[in-house]
Amino acid sequence: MLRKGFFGMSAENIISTAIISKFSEKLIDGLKLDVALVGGGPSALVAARYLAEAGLKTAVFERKLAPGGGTWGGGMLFNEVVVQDEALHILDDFNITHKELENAPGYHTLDSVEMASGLIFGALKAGAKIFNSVSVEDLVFKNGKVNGLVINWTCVERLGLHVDPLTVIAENVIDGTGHPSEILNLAVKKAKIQLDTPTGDIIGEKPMWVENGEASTVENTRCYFPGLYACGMSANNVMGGYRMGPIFGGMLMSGRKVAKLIIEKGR
Ligand code: 48F
Repeated sequence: MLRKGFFGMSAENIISTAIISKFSEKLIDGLKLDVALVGGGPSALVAARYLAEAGLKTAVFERKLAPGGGTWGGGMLFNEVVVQDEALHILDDFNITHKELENAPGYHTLDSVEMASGLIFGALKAGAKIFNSVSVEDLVFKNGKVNGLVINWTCVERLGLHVDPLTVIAENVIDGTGHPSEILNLAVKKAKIQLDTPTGDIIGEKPMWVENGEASTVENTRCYFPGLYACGMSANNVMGGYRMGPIFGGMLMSGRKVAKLIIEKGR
């Protein structure tokens, strides 16, 4: 038997009030951050977990209802992915199961649904907040530095409604938006800034070359402008790296690296 709340509140009122007040608390707490991650793909989720674990106030803003980015669908909807030896310690930190291939030592397969859900769970359990169905539509740009994000509901974005956004202030912003590097693009086009790349602009992703793409994803994970970092496929796109398809070690190591860079900067 469900009990009544204070002042005889009905179960319906208790449930709705609880959801609205708890979510508002979470969002208000997320308005001033040490690190704001745009996109909840594998690289950003890994970064979120290590950043939060290091005590940095961290939140992920993900456009879709389900975070996880390109993890869920494995390769061409076959829901398995491959990870190489070097990144296994990250899977182990998240307690995600993997199995080495008998005919190709050093390569491991894992269930892509376990990977997506494991990364989400790990990031949340470490203390990162995840705001899903929220799109980042602009940057806060003050005194020559990226200072935060401009956010709105994805439904507002999708329906093209004329509704003003809200703002999140963050000491560090990470572009984890995958192939399109949406935030770095915004920075170049709207804030008219020069990124720390050979051209000052986004160079653009190259076609498939697995070994090269895996290495360059990690290499290209870094700060591109004061307050603005890139990880995962976004980092590869900005520096003109090769794509690599459904092998995910580079994504995991990229997330680990961007977290490390920000944690070390703060020390
Ligand atoms: O692309 P995505 O999975 O990010 P990633 O960490 O991983 C790339 C791999 O999945 C795969 C690959 C590996 O071999 O190449 O593609 O680089 O996830 C990016 C997430 O960012 C969200 C988007 O919905 C997706 O879940 N996103 C993109 N733009 C925005 C955004 C935005 N403006 N606001 C909020 N979320």
